[in-house]
Amino acid sequence: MSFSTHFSHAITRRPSASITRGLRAVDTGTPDLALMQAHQAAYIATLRETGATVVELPALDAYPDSVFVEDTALCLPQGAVIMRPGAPSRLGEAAEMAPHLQALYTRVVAITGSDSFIEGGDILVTGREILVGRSARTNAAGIAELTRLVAPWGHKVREVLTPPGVLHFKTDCSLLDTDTILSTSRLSASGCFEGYTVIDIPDGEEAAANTIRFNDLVLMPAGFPHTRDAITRAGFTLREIGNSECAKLDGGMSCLSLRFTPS
Ligand code: CIR
Repeated sequence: MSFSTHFSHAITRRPSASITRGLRAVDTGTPDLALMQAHQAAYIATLRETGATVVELPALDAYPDSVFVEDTALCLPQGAVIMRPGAPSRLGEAAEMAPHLQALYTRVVAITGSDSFIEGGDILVTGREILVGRSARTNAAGIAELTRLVAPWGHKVREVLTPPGVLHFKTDCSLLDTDTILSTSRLSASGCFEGYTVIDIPDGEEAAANTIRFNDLVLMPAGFPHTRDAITRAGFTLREIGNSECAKLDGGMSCLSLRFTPS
């Protein structure tokens, strides 16, 4: 069992009514709060089914995107790192998360440089290394600061590129086990996953790339049968979770939780 696939805890946050003002690259319609709440309830029940403790934080009306807690922190076995989101409307979400991680972890540090920006969605922890995609939300200064903070904990950071026009690195990939990565072909073609086994997302199902491995389950967005079959054929146990409302805001399975085993 690896710290990158097996976790005792997750933190989620309830979506607020302000979710209708959440950031999106392309407007494909207003998210329906009640349906998003129902999808989130199924997501949390699935995390709990694996035996994990799931903390549900209250909605934050001031932050329309705050349901996407993943972007506020990086959780490692040795401690947590509070991020500095590159979206101005999301910067304050990180400070809202800090006390909840301080309550569970002995060591909590933070990205503090005024020029440093980094969001959790750009970070893939594989167990061998930490891949961080430079993107419109994550810059070189943010990656350099993260590299310095986690080096004493024994972690190596490798800077990679989030494909142009893609929100986060993990919009296009996810870890299925310590050797296996599910990826869009536009991302894997960059060669950034050399040394890993890559399962390529079938063409036309790119929106299924953001899944999570959580203990013995893989949670994936519902509605992508070819990807579902590819993951099942590779031997993983799957749960499909409705994601239509989060998808309108470019969100997927990983964005909805912080996953960790506190120390
Ligand atoms: C945003 O643009 O920041 C949100 N609407 C979506 C964030 C998704 N988070 C993630 O992929 N980790």
